[in-house]
Amino acid sequence: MRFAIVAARFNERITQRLVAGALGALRAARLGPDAIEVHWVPGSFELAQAAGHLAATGRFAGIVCVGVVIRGQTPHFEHIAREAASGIRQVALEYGVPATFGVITSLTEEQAWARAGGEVGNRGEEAAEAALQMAEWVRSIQNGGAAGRSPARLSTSPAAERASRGHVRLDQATRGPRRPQGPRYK
Ligand code: DLZ
Repeated sequence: MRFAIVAARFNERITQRLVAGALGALRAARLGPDAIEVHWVPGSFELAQAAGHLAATGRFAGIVCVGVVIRGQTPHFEHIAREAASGIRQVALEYGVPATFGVITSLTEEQAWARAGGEVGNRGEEAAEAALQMAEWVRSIQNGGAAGRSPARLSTSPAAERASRGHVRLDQATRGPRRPQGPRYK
């Protein structure tokens, strides 16, 4: 699986730590250098647009967005933070590609450092781990798996019971033959 990291240059010294955290998590999942791309954009406002272009290529199993928005520095704080969050979510929903939110929104620079590999963790690393988990989950669903369903829930569905007896796969039992897979809207 191939992953992209999109990083906002604004507050770049702190964002570098988020990129390092994200790279660490992806490498820990045994992804090689060829499977990871890092793309820089001017600020967090541009994260979603870049993520959308990357998602549209269909080349990525997950996209990790990282940036730092500090309230004390900008009267635009709410706008930038909100647009980044809702834009990234929109990309994930529109393309079906996990796009995760590793953007620090803090009151002070000190709080931002604490969340970029300091005492409060690393938001980049966490966002990469979320992207890995979601990518794995999406893949299991696309392969007709039932990951995430509890045994209790499976047993309540007649279709799932038919599938569990081996007569048909669960996706066929519920929706008929599988459709071609890929991003939902291209
Ligand atoms: C302009 C701006 C400001 C004031 N503050 C931040 C910030 O705290 N974090 C961040 O990532 N970006 C900031 N930006 C840049 C905007 O995200 C964007 O790049 C510009 O408004 C151009 O669209």
